[in-house]
Amino acid sequence: MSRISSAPAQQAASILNFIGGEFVAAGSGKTFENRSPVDGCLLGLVSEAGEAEVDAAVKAARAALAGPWGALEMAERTELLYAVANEISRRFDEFLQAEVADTGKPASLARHIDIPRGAANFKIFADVVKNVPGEFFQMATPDKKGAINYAIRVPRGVIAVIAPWNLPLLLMTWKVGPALACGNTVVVKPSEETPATATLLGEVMNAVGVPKGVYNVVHGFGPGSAGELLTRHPGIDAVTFTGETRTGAAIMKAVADRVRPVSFELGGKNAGVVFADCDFDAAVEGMGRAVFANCGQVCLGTERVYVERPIFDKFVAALKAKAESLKPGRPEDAKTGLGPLISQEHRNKVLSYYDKARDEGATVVTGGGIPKMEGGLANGFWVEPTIWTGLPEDSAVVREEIFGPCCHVRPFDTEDEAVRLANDTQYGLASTVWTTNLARAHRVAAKIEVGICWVNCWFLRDLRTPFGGSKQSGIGREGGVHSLEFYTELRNVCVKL
Ligand code: NAD
Ligand code: 6OD
Repeated sequence: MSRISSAPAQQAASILNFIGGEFVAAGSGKTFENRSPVDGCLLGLVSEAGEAEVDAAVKAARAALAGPWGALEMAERTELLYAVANEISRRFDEFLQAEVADTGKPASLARHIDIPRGAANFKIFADVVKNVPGEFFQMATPDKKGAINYAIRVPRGVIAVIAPWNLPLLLMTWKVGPALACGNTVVVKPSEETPATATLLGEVMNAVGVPKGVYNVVHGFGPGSAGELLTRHPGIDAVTFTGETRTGAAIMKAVADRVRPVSFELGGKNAGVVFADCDFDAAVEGMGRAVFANCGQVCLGTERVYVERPIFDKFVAALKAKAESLKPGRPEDAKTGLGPLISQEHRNKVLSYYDKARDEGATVVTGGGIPKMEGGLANGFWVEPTIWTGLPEDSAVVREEIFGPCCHVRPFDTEDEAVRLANDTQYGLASTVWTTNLARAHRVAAKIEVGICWVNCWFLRDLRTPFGGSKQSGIGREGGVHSLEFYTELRNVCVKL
């Protein structure tokens, strides 16, 4: 990754690893830079965990499992998780500041989504584990005395949580919440781009009395660094990961020798399907959010938009107006509608698709470049929100995940054609469908091959429902009781009476 550096040895890291309840610098003294995507300024140095720190974190997690954490009753455990949620809410502004500094996203977005969900992810799974139905059977036996056969759920053990940078606290706690609720301990490897909120959560864990070693954080990169060291560590019982599909493939290989289970939320190339009978304004508003929110850095976002021909031109014009209304700016400015991309490296990737679209013959409806920013902001990683039309379905821009504020819009003529186009991808994470025809809504939702299909909305769901991706967008489902399938094992007990 681009932000690694050999910082002078005398400069101390401001962001430390959190191991066994202590904030610790790596013994090697290695650090890497954490820079603001808004203006490129140095936010601090992060201590890069090596083999010794990863090993210590896994051992601390194992010890907590065998010790104080494993000894807690479920009610005591869930009380601690409610306390974690409350403490995140109490320190809301600190989490907000940290998340916004790392990501550059508009503070209004983080205030409404990232931080509240960081707290909710602990509450919801504390609720869920208290209400899990069990299995119990009375059996007849030849001696007529009978038997009772039932299943209990036990924690899997030490869970490695590998998280991405786009919704750092939300996506990390979406894994840590259920893992802890089910009685596991965790070692988290946050993205190298966004180390702050995972570290702050360590303070919260200590403050509310979560036993030391239950929650550990190691900082670093993927291959050859903390990420790979963690997934290859023999003390890990399972890996839960959110990130790119090809990283998921590397992690699968890393755990294959030890046959460890994985839960993956991976990439997408999500389709939005807009029928002519939709509520037009709601569809434009919803698709605008699905394409441009978080500067397009949402795995559930839409990069392929299919619009029924009678409203195609009108829809493209309205989406263009929406794109052009989004003003880039500082996160704390209430007028800011669009943040920067996360890094220079990611901006290079997104801009390479802006170039490819032109090379492939796209009509650039709006955007396609870098906005002119004033003063320090000129050093940030900004791109223009961008809309293309006129590309064939086999072009790179239509097939590959870009993860930027951009989409290709194409007309369709029939419902069958819309479903076929939406499904013509190796991914299967999410889709959004806009129609006022109820029968059509149900029909199309059932046919689109994705983990979640939204109708007349986007990014809305009850956290008790299953979440995950089909095809190359993931393995497994998390959310509500579905998380228990991954974070616990069922043990069968049969008692002869
Ligand atoms: P990434 O795969 O590059 O990195 C994610 C995490 O994995 C980081 O912490 C990184 O350091 C670590 N990592 C990288 N290589 C590793 C390796 N070989 N072994 C162990 N760890 C490794 O993803 P990203 O760039 O942080 O996030 C963007 C991607 O994540 C996009 O593809 C997006 O679609 C996907 N994503 C998916 C979901 C979902 O719910 N399906 C959610 C958010 C993001
Ligand atoms: O809302 C969630 O729980 C979730 N996993 C969202 C994923 C967003 C991807 O960027």
